[in-house]
Amino acid sequence: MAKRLDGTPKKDGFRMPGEFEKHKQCWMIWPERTDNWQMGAKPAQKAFVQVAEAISKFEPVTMAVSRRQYSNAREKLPAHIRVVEISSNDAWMRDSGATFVKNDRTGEVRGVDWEFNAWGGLVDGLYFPWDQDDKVAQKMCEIESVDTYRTNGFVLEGGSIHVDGEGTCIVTEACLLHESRNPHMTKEEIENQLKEYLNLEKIIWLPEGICLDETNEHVDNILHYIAPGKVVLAWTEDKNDPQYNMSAEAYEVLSNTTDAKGRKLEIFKLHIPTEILITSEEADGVDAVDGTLPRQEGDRQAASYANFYIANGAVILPVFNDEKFDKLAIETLQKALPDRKIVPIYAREIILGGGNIHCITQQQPE
Ligand code: KQY
Repeated sequence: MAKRLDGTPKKDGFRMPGEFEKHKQCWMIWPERTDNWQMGAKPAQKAFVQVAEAISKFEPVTMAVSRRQYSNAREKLPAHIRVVEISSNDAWMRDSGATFVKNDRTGEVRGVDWEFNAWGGLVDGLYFPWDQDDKVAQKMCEIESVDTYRTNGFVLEGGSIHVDGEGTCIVTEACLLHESRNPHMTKEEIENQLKEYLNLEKIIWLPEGICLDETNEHVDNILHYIAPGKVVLAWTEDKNDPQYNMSAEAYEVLSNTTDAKGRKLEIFKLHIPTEILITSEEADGVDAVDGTLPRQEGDRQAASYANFYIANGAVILPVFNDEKFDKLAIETLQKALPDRKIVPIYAREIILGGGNIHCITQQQPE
């Protein structure tokens, strides 16, 4: 039976492992809301199947699906992918799901169940309500018989943190200090909360993330920890692109800091794709609903290659049929991660929903 725990992971000797450490499995949620995904979410469902199949070649995958979509998802996904019924408001497992922490001495894994408010609650949240999303973390932990820590009064999404598993976490000020998350807390109080629940010594603050990212610029779109002391940073050489200064400022911070162990960071620059704009057909394919962020023709997508997922032995990399930058992204990552197979997946449908491959996955450590 899974228990709700008092105390914190740090006090109990648990830490959040880096994504590059060994996984027991990967969790995802089946997409279905027609005011976020075009054409009744059918193209997105196809893309999610491709991502799940790709990951399942390297580690087990569990897909959480609503009652309404259970039969459809079960039919569309290969038999070796586990399908469980969990209600949600949308399909961003990284953000609404549990963040897993581990005790290295006993091997026990527990879940952190952050309070979730759909990326901004009533201030600038992306939809209303989000009550089912906020229960996803507890439900997945119940299924796994994993005990949980709940952070009532502290809002956080899993995509807004990146850890090295050795005491360092990287975040953006744009997101974590935004008035729509924890306006009652100071920067220092937010740091202390992260330190307690992820077992950290040092937080590195980047000013911003990826331009026009509707999550208030989650760190996982601009940066990825690929090993202790090594990060990949979304980059552009185009000084006229609004992303240029945002990435340059992040580079400045990263190259002038040390991590919790006193190491300088090795930074791999990963060029962003050519600007991706929503077409009129794509915008028309999304239902307009009060309270949900509307999609409009010409909207620039917050596309980045840094939003990949690290599976056991592989990197599941979003690509965009971009003649100029897809190949460069594959080459850059293969150099940065020579022991992992790079598996490119066409991700346009996922970014049209407002996120990317990392945001729809959540690793559970072994
Ligand atoms: O990128 C993410 N972490 C999630 C984006 C949610 C978008 C909802 N429309």
